[in-house]
Order: sequence, then structure tokens, then C-alpha cells
Amino acid sequence: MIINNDHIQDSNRNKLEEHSESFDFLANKLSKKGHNISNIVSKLSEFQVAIPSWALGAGGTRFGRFSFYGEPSNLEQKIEDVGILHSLTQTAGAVSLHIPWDIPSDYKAIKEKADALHIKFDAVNSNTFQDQTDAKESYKYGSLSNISSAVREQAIQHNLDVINIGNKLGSKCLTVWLADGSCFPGQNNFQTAFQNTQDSLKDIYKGLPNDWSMLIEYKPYEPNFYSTVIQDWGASLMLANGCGDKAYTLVDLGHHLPNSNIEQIVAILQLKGKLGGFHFNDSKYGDDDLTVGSIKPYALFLIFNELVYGMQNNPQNPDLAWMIDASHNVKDPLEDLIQSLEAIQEAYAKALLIDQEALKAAQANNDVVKCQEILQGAYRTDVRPLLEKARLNTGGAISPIDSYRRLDVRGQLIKERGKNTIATGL
Ligand code: LRH
Ligand code: MN
Repeated sequence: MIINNDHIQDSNRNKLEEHSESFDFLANKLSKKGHNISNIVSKLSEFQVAIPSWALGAGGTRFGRFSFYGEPSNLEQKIEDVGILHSLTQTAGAVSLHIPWDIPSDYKAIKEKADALHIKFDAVNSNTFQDQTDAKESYKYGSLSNISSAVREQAIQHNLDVINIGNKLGSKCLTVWLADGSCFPGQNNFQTAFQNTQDSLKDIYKGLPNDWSMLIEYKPYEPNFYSTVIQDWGASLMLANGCGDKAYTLVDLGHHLPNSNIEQIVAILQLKGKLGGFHFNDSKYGDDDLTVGSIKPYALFLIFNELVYGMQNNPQNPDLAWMIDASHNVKDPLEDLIQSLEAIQEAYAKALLIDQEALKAAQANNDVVKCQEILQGAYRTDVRPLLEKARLNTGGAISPIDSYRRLDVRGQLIKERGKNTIATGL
């Protein structure tokens, strides 16, 4: 299913007037406060987030999985679905593949399809947390950290293969997340496991093309429930520093223990020039992979405040890889991803309204109340007309969810693909 301009314009028609009224009102109010509206709107249009190829079907847990039907059953259909998201939102111009779940069968064809839909290939993800049927060694007791050099060699070679696949697609980034760890005290020697991981990552790093980067994703627990080798930002930062300038940390919002101050982690990693990218999602308890901004929208706003500050003050930090990492148990995957894209844009727009100079001055005067007034003044602004404008300016839908339903996209996908297709992934 392809959504074209006529589809979008038809579905926008009954919303144009309401949008213009609310946009003109907001633009007038914000201009009076000295904000450059067209600058903010263009920043929103330029902000592209990569869609995880493993989250285009129904997710599931060990307790069950409930399909939405019409799921993509191959990479071509996954690219089509990312195309649908991008047509509606104009902010999903990239896909992040997971290998071996998404090994292309025809590189030329898949690149042509993605190009036609204005979809770029962002970071490619390796997978040494599952055993492949034809694998010689098992990752049951770890991969890059494994006590067995044969297992480590297999995992290193897999990552080099993933780089090769990404290279053929035009990707410039490898994401490494390890499930490696232990479930019981005494099971692992922490130092040996960490040193093995460092040495293995260095071998992978040697295979990284010059214009590539490597993102090291940390996570405190699951699937191991006593220790995880790359458990937090500190471990990831040390391993990235141990590899070299092209290695960075990756912050998955769901990979933090309760009440962690993620915005402070983001600030310090930018200061050190070692923040490489994000996996956006939200969570109440663990790595719940819920819709972005659905549980802690203010925390997301505070993270974007640090990102905006970093983008203005930390030239030592590279351009960030923006990606979603979610799993859908009760929502249509495409509607869930549309809501996540909206929440990311909303947090970014609100953060762009923060008067960073005034905040700096209030901080200098230890005017704590004023600091909060500046932050919450921006947070309490309904910025949705700015998001709508950014989409309209680039040919998107004023209300992507409304257009998705008006165009009966899921119904069309079920007609085309039937009810029994299952997407590879989590
Ligand atoms: C691990 C993780 C990682 C992916 C996987 C799909 O929890 O966040 O980024 O490889 O999810
Ligand atoms: Mn992740």
C-alpha cells in the first residue's frame, strides 16, 4: 500500500481551517515573545527518526502475542510500512534494520524501494542474543564476553557481517546491544567478562569503515537477572573510550533503573562528546518498550532540554542517531509508532521554546523558582499547531492518526496481506 499526495490532501481537507486558526494564534503569541517560528518549524521538519524494523508487527511477551493482521512478512513490506509512516508524518525518513531478522535478498531492489519512499538506512543492529539454527556456537552463556574464545570469535564475525550488510545499504552505523550477563551470583567473573567484551569490541571496531560509527547500548537487566556486562552508561562509556573516537554510547530510555536521572546522563555524555544516539520509548516499570511520551512526557521534555542545550553548546558531540525502539502488545503497530513520532516532535518543539539564555541567567542567580517557571512555561505550551505546520510544509497529514484511519490503512493491508502474516522481530 502506497499513500500518495492526493490521499493526504483529501484527508487534510476538513482540518485545514482549524489548523490555520490555532497556528496563527500560537505563532502570533510566540513571535511576540521573540521566538522565530519558521526556524522552529523547519527544525521540526528536518528532525527525522528511524523506525525499528523489528517493531512493525505485534510484539508480545512470554505470556502471549496478539496479531493485528496485515503484518509485513518480508523486508519489502516492512519498507512499505515505514513509507506509510513517512508519508503521513514526514518525520520517519529512515529505518533501522536488525540482522539476521532483516537480511535483504536483493540489495539493489530494496535500496530502490527505500529510495522511492525517501527512506534511508540508519544504524544496523547485530544480534548475538539468539542462536541461529545453523550456528556452530551458542550464546546461552554470552557472546562477546563469553568465556569461550570460539563463541567470542563467532560473535565478532557476526558483527563484521552486519557492518558488511549495512555498508551495501548505505548505513553508516553499527548498534551493539549485548544480553551478556549472569542470572546468579558466582556465575560470572565480572572482570573477565568485561575485559573479554572490551577486547571483542576492539576487534569489531577494527572492521569499522572510516566514515562509520559504533553505538554501544547499555541495559541494567533482562534477559539476565543478576548482572549484565554492559549494565549502565558508565560501562558503555568506558567500552567506547576503550575502542576509539568512532565509538559512542546509545541511550535506550527503557534501559534505566527506576528514578534514574536520564537527562543528567544525556547532558554529561554530550559534554564528553560520547553520546551517539537514542532508542526512544517509555516505561513504567522495566524495559516496557511503550509508546514514547505515554508514561513520563515531562521526563522526555527534560531530556530534550539537555539535547537542545547540547546541540547549541557541544560541537564535540556528533550528530545523534534518532531511533525508536518499541514493542506493541495492544496497539496497532503503525498507530503506536505514529503516536511515538508525535511525542518526540512535541518534546523537541517544547524544548526549542525554552529561553536558554534566561535559564542560564536564572541559574547564575540561583533563582530556583525562575528556572522552573522558564522550563514549565515552555512545557505548558500546546505546540501541536507547529507540528501540524511542519507536516503540512512537507506534504504530510495534519493529523496522521486521523488520516491513517480515514484511509483505512490497516484494512487495506489486511486485504493485501491477509490475516496470517507475522513480522520477524520481537
Ligand atoms: C534490547 C533492545 C535492543 C535491541 C532489542 C530489540 O532490549 O533495546 O536495542 O536489539 O531491544
Ligand atoms: Mn534498544
